Amino acid sequence: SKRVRNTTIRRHFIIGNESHLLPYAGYANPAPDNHTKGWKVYVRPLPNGPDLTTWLKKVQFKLHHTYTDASRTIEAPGPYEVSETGYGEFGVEIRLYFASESGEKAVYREHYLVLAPYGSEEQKAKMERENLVVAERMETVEFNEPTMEFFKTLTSE
Ligand code: SLL
Repeated sequence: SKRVRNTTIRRHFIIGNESHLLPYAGYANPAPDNHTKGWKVYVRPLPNGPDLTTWLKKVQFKLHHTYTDASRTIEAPGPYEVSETGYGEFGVEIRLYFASESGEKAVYREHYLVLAPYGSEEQKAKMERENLVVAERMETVEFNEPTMEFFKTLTSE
């Protein structure tokens, strides 16, 4: 397919996780032995941002090898998230797959799970009080000289 020259399209999104001390609504109860936390790792639109699923078609999350079926693949329409229980932190390997007309290869990101309260004493106290730890960052993907078809998809949002 023809490519749109001298053009780069960027898309922003959130990669992150949330974590709660168990027991917590929505997570296995009882959880397996030693599992003290319930957590979710996700790829999401920015707050009030447009839907990602027009251009992001599949997300693969690779968990620590201690998990059964460590490779979890979520297809559009998502939500692109994996919910689990566990005891330890580790790096989640994330692969982003784009619409087939894009001709783009999958893009790799890593997210290190944060399960324990962090930050200042005040921030930690708030996280403990609310039983909620959130660790997020904004990510960007760049599509350089996208195919004409993919360009239309990206700009039709
Ligand atoms: C370590 N970072 O190096 C830790 C490993 C293990 C994560 C974290 C439970 C998996 C399960 C779990 O939390 N695994 O029991 O299914 O030792």
